[in-house]
Amino acid sequence: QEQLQLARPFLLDAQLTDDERQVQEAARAYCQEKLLPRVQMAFRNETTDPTIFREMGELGLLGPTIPEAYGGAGLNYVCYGLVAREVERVDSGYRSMMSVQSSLVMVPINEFGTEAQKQKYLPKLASGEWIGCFGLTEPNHGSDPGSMITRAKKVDGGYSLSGAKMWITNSPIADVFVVWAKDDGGQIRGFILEKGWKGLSAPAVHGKVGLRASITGEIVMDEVFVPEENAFPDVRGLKGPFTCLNSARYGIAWGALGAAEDCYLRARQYVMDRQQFGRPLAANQLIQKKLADMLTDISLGLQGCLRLGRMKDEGIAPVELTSILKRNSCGKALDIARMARDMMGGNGISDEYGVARHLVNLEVVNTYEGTHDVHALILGRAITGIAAFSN
Ligand code: TGC
Ligand code: FAD
Repeated sequence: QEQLQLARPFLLDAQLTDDERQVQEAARAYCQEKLLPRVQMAFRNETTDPTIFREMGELGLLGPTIPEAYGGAGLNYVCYGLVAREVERVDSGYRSMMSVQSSLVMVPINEFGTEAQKQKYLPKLASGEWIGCFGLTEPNHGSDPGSMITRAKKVDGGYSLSGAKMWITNSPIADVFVVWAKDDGGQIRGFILEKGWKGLSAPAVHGKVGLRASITGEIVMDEVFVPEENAFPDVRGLKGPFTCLNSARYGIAWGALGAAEDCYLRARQYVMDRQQFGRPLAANQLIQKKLADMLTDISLGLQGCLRLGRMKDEGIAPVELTSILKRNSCGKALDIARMARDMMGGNGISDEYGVARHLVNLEVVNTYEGTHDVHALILGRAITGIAAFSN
């Protein structure tokens, strides 16, 4: 009922096919029945449950757009977005676990991998038997990954990788590591590493105030030997990692609005129930304006995401549109989470009420996969032809 009320302005559900609605319903049922009951303690205790990958795998939520021949669900981008929205309605950390596996590990193997790589890795990643991570960011190179210093030195039969990646979702529990490094000619290349290889370690990062249900770590490589068969053969330059980011950023655009919807619905219920000055908080104009702003931004944002999904499915989406929507969804969701937290007063601070968790999660989501300002600069370059972030 609540969902209908939220979707009403643009009749979002009515714009989906029967198959898309079924995917949405299956994802929603799993997330509400299986993920929601676990999230408060997972967040409070900073614990990541690896069995979630297998549960998601069974439902086809890992690599939804990957062809069925490789274990994927062979769904369209709209379905992928709908799944991300449902998962992040519960927690951005769970969506991170899912979208790294799907977009940042399975997409590059599917797009750039050899037939042998696809057959070896994709089915086990799709089922959740193997967990994947994606190493682009380094301790000193975040927004500017083109300056990375991780090196892939050519050696007999393959490459020797040395360097460190930082802030890597899933890395401490990962079986498969997609890592980007510069070759002897200074060109960026992608490699698939496996847990247990000599010289490879992935210590966890502790003390995060957000995204605590999703484990984050480093990837430390000390002359790790990677056989030639584990290099992506043809892709060179930032186009490799950015192709993965185009898909993940699109999922985040939907997902952040899922978190915003949860904040809106919780705040709405709270102000209907809570009495101050002898009447519900919802009777106050200031409160109603906040609800109106929330509903406006969520409905406009979701409509934009659906349009981008359709354009991706048709193969006509310009990459800048992903920047517009990743940036808009994260910024607006963060504003909505802050408003919801404020409307719930002291209770809004407690992790029992859910919105403070979304708020600190969204601080991360607004930062990773290109910060809010970096996406403004990507758009600024597209608008003016002048790159403001480099010489
Ligand atoms: P630039 O000159 O823009 O581009 C270099 C080459 O890459 C190509 N390219 C793209 N290709 C495909 N899709 C895109 N969106 C692309 N954008 C650029 C471009 O055509 C060019 O190709 P070529 O053949 O001419 O060499 O490179 P730049 O160094 O000037 O880029 C600057 C900037 C700011 C745009 C870029 O570096 C950037 O986006 N920075 C943000 C970094 C980022 O997003 N990191 C994400 C790390 S992964 C992560 O956060 C995962 S968290 C996931 C989770 O837990 O859910
Ligand atoms: P910086 O690049 O140092 O930016 C700091 C500030 O400066 C930001 O506000 C930024 O907008 C601003 N800034 C930077 N350059 C400019 C400029 N030219 N002009 C104006 N302002 C500028 N990375 C991965 O590779 N894989 C992962 O799985 C992954 N998971 C993550 C999980 C978490 C929990 C977190 C926190 C991060 C994760 N990241 C991951 C890293 C993430 O992508 C980076 O944190 C992000 O790209 C920003 O880089 P940075 O932290 O180095 O910030």
